[in-house]
Amino acid sequence: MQAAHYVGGAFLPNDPATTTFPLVDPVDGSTVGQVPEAARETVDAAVRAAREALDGAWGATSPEERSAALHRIADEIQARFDAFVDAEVSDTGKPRELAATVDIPRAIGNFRAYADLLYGRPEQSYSTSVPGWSGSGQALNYTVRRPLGVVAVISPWNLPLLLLTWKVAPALAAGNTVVAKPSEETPSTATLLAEAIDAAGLPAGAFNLVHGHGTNAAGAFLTSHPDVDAIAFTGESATGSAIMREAANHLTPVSFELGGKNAAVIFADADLEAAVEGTVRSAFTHSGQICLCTERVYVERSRYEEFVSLLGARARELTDYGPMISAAHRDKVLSYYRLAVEEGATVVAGGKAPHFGDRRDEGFYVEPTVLTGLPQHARTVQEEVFGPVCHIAPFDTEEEAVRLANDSRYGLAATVWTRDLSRAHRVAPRIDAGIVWVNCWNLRDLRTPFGGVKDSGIGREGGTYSLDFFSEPVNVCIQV
Ligand code: NAD
Ligand code: 6OD
Repeated sequence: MQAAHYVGGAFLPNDPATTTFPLVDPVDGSTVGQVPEAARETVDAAVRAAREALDGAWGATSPEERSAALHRIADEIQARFDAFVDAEVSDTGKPRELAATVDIPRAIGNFRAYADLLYGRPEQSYSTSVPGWSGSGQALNYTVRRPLGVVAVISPWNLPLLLLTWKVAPALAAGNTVVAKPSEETPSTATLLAEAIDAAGLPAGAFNLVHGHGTNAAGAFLTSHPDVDAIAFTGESATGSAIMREAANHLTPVSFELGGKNAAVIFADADLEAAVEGTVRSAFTHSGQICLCTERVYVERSRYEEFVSLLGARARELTDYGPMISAAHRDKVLSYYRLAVEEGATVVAGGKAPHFGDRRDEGFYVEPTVLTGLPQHARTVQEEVFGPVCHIAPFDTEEEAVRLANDSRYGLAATVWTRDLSRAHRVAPRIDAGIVWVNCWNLRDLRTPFGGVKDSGIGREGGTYSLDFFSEPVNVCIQV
C-alpha cells in the first residue's frame, strides 16, 4: 500500500523529488514502504481545495445528497474490506481479528450512522410575542444550522481508520469540507479511504488528505492555518495543548479527544469472573493502546487477593497480542515497567519484553503486565502509559473507591463492577469521567456523547454532539 496525498480530487504523484520517511512494520521492525511528507505548500493547496469545494459543489449539496454520499462511502469501504484490514494490520501489527471485527466495521458504521443521523434533528422554533414592541411584536423564531467551513482532522495511530472516520463522517454530514492528517505511523487506511471517497464520487476538494509528522510539519501547518475554520483532534493531551496554543491565534474552535488513565472499580458484590474477564479486555485489548483502556484497578479489600491472583493468571496466559506501534513507544512502555519496580511495585505478571524465538523478537512487543503495591501518588499510577499494563490496589469503602478513581488529572472513561443496582446508580455519576461503563467495557452506541473531562478532552463527539460541533446555529427572527 503506497501512501499518497489526495488534494482537490486527485492523488499527488510520489516522484523522486518527494520528501519521504520510512513506514516500519512494528511486528519485526522492517521498513515496508515510504510515506510522503507534506510540505507547507501541499497543506496550503489542500486547504485551498477544501475552501473551493465549500464555495462550490459540496457547499451546494442538500442533506439528502450528503446522506446518500456518506452511504456510498460506506459501500466503497465495504467493497474493499479485505484491503482495509490488510492495511490496518500491516501498519499497526494488531491482531487481524481485531481489525476485521472492530476497526473496519466501525469505520463503515461511522459513515452509516451519520448518513442516518442527518435526519430527525429537531431544531428550535418559537412563536414570540413582545408586548409594547413598536411593530406587531409577534414573531416566528427558528434556528438553521450551517457548516463551520474547512475542518482540519488530526488523528492518532491506535485505531487509525476508526478514529479518522469518527470525525470525517460527521464533518462531511454537516456540510463541511475536510483536510485530514492521519498519524505518520499509520498512513495506509487513510489513503484507502481517499480511494473509497473518490470512488463514491464526492466533489473534488470535499475531502483532502495530507501525510506527515505533527510538530513543525504537516500537522502544525494545518492547525495553524488561517483559513481552517475548526480543528477536530484525537491524540495526546500535551499535543492538544500545543494545538490549542496555535488555534488561539485565529480563535479556531477545537474538539479534543485526549489521553486517559482510566479506573476500574470492582466491588465485593460483583460477579468476579465477569469482572476479571472484563478487565482482561479493558486492560489488554490492542495491547493497551486504546485511550479507553484500564490502567488503574481498585478492588474492594475482601476480594482483592482473589482478583489479583485471577487477573495475574489470565495476563500470563495471553499469547496472541500485537506489538507497540514503534520502537520509541516500546521503549517508553518498558521504561514505565522499570519505573514501577523502582517505585516499589510487585510485578504479578509480565514486566518485560517477551521472547518469541521468531521474527517478532525484532519487533516492538512488551508483555501484558499486572502490578500491585504502589501508592496512589506513584508516577506509574498517575501517568498514562498507553501499553498493556494495569496496577491493582485495594479499597475499603464506596467513598474511598470514588475518591481513588477521581484522583487523576485525566477523566476519560471508567468501569464499575457491582451487582448492586442502587450502588451502580450512586457511584457512576460521581466518577469524574465522560463515560462510565457498568459491568461492561467499550460497549458503544454511536448516538451517545463521547469524550473526557479534565485533561482528557474538550467537548463531546458522537451522535448529535458531533453534528452540533461541526455546525453553527443561526437564529432567524421573522416579524409576522
Ligand atoms: P499524538 O498526540 O502524538 O499524535 C496524534 C496526531 O497529532 C498525529 O497525527 C500527529 O502527527 C499529530 N501531531 C503531533 N504533534 C502535533 C502538532 N504540534 N500539531 C499538529 N498535529 C500534531 O498521539 P498518538 O501518539 O498518535 O496517540 C496516542 C495518544 O492519543 C494517547 O495519549 C491516547 O490516550 C490518545 N488518544 C485519545 C483518544 C480519545 O478518544 N480520547 C483516542 C485515541 C488516542
Ligand atoms: O469508539 C469511539 O467512538 C472512540 N472514539 C474510541 C476511542 C478510542 C481511543 O483510543
